[in-house]
Amino acid sequence: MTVLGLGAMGTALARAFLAAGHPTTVWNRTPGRSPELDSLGVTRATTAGEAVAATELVVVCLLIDDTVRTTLDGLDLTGRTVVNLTNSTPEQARNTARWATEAGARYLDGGIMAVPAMIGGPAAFIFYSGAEDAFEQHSADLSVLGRPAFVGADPGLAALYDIALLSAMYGMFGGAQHALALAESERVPAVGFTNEFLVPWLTAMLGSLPRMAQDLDDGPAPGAAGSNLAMQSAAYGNLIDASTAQGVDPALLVPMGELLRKTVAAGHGDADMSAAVRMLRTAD
Ligand code: FVH
Repeated sequence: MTVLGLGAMGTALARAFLAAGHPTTVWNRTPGRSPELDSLGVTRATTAGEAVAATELVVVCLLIDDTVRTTLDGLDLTGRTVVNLTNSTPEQARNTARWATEAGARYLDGGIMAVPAMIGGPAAFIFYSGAEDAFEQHSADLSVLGRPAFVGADPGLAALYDIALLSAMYGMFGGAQHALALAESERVPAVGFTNEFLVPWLTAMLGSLPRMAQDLDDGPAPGAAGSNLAMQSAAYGNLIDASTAQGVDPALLVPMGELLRKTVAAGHGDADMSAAVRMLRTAD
């Protein structure tokens, strides 16, 4: 295996390959990063070209998409499978796929659903899309990083899934951060509030997502779930008002209130949360 990029994530990827017994060559722009890999038997290449020449499977994990192209530019990628695990947009992934394929490589784009400490563990999974034959050939090797999930031949799809899940995560963190700021405004200790109430509440609310998804796929199920949008929109103003009165910036809450208001104004006051999903679409 070759791993380009020894940031926190690239280092975790290299460590997982080494732990699984794969001879692993690494390159990093700044030499000497992650010295702990040396005692695990890693081979250090002095140039990206040397690292790419070392193995057929080349995993790239750099900070941003632009640097993938500049790092690989001019290198001979003939016969290589490039697995790009750098965070990217679907459009960036499609462009990089086109470019890498023209340079002679098979290309897989990936979206890592794990933090570095999770790599190689049971909760880590990684989206892949692009060259399906390359995925089939390498999925067993890639599975040492996290459960591989191939989501389609369009190289942009892994980035789409990745960004969708990151969006959900940031929405959840934003809500939790706001809740903690409210608690702190009355000196409620964060640990007790979080463990006793915040986590159980969010966990219970997660249970409503499959029904929302079912409504989106099949149309709303007969019989409201008991929390229609007109009711939710009427109560939402209190979240903004209470936050402001407590000295907590309501900025993270305001867009959801606006979405509920728009959805009700469009005639979906009796509907459940799935109706608001469609209001987010700005293009078909
Ligand atoms: N860490 C995480 O929690 C997340 C989990 C999900 C996936 N992301 C994405 O993974 C990519 C790498 O993230 P990272 O955590 O490894 O990031 P850093 O520790 O900051 O390391 C960045 C590496 O990128 C190299 N690099 C930066 N600029 C260039 C450049 N112009 N040319 C070549 N390499 C470059 C940097 O090298 P150096 O600064 O040591 O020389 C590091 O190796 C990222 O897309 C996340 O969104 C991580």
